[in-house]
Amino acid sequence: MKIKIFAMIGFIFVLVLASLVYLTQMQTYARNDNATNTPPKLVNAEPMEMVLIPAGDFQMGCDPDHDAGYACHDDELPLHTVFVSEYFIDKYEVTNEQMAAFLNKRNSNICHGFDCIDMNDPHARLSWNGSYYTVEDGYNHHPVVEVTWYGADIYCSENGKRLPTEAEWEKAAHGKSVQAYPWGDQLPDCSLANFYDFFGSGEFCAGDTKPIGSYPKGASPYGVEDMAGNVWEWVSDSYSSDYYSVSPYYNPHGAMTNKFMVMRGGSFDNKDDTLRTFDRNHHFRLFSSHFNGFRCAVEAESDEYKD
Ligand SMILES: [Ca+2]
Ligand SMILES: [Ca+2]
Repeated sequence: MKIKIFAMIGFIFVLVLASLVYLTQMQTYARNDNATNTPPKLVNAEPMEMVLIPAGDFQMGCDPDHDAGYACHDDELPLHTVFVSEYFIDKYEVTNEQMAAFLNKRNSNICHGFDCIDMNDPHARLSWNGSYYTVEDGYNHHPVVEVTWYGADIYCSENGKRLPTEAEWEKAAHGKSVQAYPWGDQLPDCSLANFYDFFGSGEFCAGDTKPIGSYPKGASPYGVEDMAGNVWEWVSDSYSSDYYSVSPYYNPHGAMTNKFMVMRGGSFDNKDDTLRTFDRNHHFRLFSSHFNGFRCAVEAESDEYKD
């Protein structure tokens, strides 16, 4: 009898041990699978035309002392401290030429099962000539427009990058402390950004997109350009109007609503207030317009606190 019990206990012990070994193996495989799906980390190499934003705290949201005279909107409050790890962000918006190269490389305008770009819209500067995607004359270096969130997301991931989070976008736009615009608190004019100067001259600066990098005077404290105006930019976060009251301190990734995605920075077609570095817009993922584009970001080497 005793021998039978010992045999039984021994059998159960071996079974449990085997299960543990099996589960550990599976977890290792799962981790490896995930590892192949994440963009490559860039170690000590500055990617072309990207800007390194150091790890550390910054103030996110609207500061009434730096609101450019527009009262803070509810969804920009409360002003709160956020930590973001070190990352690279594109210095410029993604251009028509870059988007055409992406579509030609994959020979498809389908992203996540939907249009990457709304080419049925006459405002799209890209078209299919029967053999490949082409850019309208003169628009190669203008930011791509009519991009869906799906198109922006796949473009970044297939280039080894990803969309910036809303927090990353905002830190790159105004630096550690809040200023109303990338260049400071001074109201915009047509030497600083491409926008609708309704409250100044009463006119559009260009009434259309301008080539990327046309406003170096309007660069952010980190040297990132066109964060105010030219085109609105998709980020990776879902939108929620009260997210700032529940946002985590460490690398926030947005609300779990998944209904609307956040868009930032205003456009050539918008007034001063939408150009504020903390202004928040949102649209369905399939939304596409003559005034919306994007830029990408990517992880840098470490989480170290550097500043
Ligand atoms: Ca922009
Ligand atoms: Ca459209």
